[in-house]
Amino acid sequence: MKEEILELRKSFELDLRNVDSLNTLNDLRINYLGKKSKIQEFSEALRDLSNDDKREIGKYINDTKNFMESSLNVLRTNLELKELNNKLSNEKIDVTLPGTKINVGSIHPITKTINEIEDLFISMGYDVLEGPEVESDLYNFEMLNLPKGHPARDTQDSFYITEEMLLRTQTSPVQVRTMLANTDKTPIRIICPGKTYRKDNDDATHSHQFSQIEGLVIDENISLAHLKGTLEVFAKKMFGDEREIRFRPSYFPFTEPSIEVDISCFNCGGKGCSLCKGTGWIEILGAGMVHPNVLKMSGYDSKKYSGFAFGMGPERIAMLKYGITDIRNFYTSDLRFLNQFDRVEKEWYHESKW
Ligand code: 2U9
Repeated sequence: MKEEILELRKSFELDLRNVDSLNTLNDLRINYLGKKSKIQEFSEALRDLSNDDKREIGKYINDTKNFMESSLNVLRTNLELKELNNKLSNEKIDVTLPGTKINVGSIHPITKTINEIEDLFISMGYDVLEGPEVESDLYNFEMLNLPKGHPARDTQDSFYITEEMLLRTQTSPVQVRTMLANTDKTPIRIICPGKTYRKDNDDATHSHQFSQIEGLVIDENISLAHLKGTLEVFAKKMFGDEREIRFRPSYFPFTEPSIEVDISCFNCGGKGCSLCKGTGWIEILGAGMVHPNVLKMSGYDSKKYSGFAFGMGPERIAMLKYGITDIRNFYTSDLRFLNQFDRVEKEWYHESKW
């Protein structure tokens, strides 16, 4: 039996030399040391031997088993190390390679302008409120002193969904809703930005969909002086500290008196240039004192309360600020136009050396 065990050991040594992976190593372990292995058979055959032989052959079997086990363990450690090294070199990352350029988007110029105006009014204590774009004729027109058949409705032709529902032509219904909801008559100081719609033919200065920001302040003893002070701060923060403002009389059905507001031209400083068409002044918004009819319809005593309101088009503000001559640029998603407004992101991109 000793001879056979020696043969087994020799064949193990030969087979061991051919092992080149952890898988074949495992197969070898099962073959030579598993339950159905030859060494197991030898161990079982011991019981038929004399006590002396049992001791001698038994020790020989154990020595062989130990030899095979320790050989397999040494080889396993080597193979594991080899596999780890292979993995490390195959999956090596070259950190000196240039990175993949990621195209980052940028804030749309209209959103940028609205954000800037919002921040400015928030700093003066205003709340920012939004409302539905599909509105009732009641909130969009009637409550704003524009009854059916009023001639000023002609300038705000809209997209009607039914006789009574339409796409809002102004953000004013948001202010109406706010006044109606304010049953405690606490002071109101809000701006309402959002999309508005009018049935206009699109050209360089008109669009059937555009945005608006309207403001409303209501309290006791609010006067035109408060409106003037507020709009002066707005003009200076938006267009530069040297700006002056001027009021011209105007007409809106929802305000009385109504005014149009100009700022001194930021291009020529008021001397006259092509931007201000030689006048030295540029119109930026409309405003006025809230019409008593509007106050009454929304549940306010017009003898006790007064307020001012204003409205502006962020598109017009952005066109003036950035020198854009065609409003359609804002809506056609042409990257050659939009990329001009991503300077902040680009600077950040270069600084962080992506
Ligand atoms: C309520 C009462 C009064 C909002 C106002 C204007 C003047 C105005 C235009 C600016 C350019 C519209 O986008 S635009 O075409 N708006 O001139 N808007 S006063 O007056 C209100 C609003 C709500 C309850």
